[in-house]
Amino acid sequence: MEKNGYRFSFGPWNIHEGADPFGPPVRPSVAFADKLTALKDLGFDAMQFHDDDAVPDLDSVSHGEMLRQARAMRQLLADNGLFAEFVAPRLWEHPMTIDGGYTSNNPAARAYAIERSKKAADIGRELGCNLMVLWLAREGTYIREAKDAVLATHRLLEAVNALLDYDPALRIVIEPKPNEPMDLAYIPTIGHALALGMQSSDPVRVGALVESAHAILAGLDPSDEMSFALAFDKLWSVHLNDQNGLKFDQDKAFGSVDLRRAFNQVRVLDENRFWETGVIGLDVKAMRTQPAELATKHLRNSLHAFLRLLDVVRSLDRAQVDELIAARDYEELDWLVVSSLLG
Ligand code: 3MF
Ligand code: MG
Repeated sequence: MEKNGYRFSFGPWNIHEGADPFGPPVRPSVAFADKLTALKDLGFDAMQFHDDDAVPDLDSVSHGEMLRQARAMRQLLADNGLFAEFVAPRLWEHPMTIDGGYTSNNPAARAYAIERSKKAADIGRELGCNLMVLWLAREGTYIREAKDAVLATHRLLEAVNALLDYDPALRIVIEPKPNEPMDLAYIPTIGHALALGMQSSDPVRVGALVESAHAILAGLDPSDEMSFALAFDKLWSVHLNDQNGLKFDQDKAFGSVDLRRAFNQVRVLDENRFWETGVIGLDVKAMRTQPAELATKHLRNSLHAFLRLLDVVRSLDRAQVDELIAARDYEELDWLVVSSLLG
């Protein structure tokens, strides 16, 4: 498979048991080693990590044991010709983070969230990757009156600064999402993420991750969200997937809902030479209906959709596109794109 210099990643949570809020798991758990094999077999290059994907039961292991397990993981990846793309602190499952981590009204919970994030930074260092993703899952509210949103913004900034200060090599990408699990999250778009980063103590070390579905849930076009970050050299990671309208976060296979929207994401990434600096991360879920032995096809489909769309992007006649733009003949340009996608 020709990947044209692109590298691809997914996270262990992308091979999952199929539980949803209304029903239990429908597939058995897959061991990490088998996920790693699937990652390789499917033609991927890197694994994405939550801190406790690399070090299970993170809250109950000693510091030394945590470092030891992270080093062993790095070796396992290297033995398989793979690497870690990022580490993300999982701040949404522990009882201390019920009301959020960095923005909790409880100082003990805020302290827990910072300490846990520092552990994620330590794990990243041992894994040989200095990129930390912050998905600010519970940093928001169910009712507006529950938190002071101005104070919450300052607390988010303090958390980012504390992490930048803790590890001078750390680079942070904020992964915005407008809702779910919260009714409203505090950093819902890339604009918010970049504004926060630019106010931080070391703006050159804070960027953004665009997830297609999250942008769509915010009513925005993912390729424009990517472009905004690209304009400031701040797009350091992506979570490609798809989303059928404004409902729960679906994490559908890339391109499975709106091929043209997917095409435009590939187009802006390729026009901005994303392959030189970034990894094409996927964040996709298999349908709950999918039998266990067939539950990696969403990953295959997403990677292949990206590469097929890349062919379409690169086969467009640039001179013709420029001519049509100059003539303001956007109907013809529209048809050029539609007919290219139809093949
Ligand atoms: C939620 C997400 C998250 C993040 C992950 C890495 C569980 O909608 O997208 O996936 O991507 O935590 O930051
Ligand atoms: Mg994601």
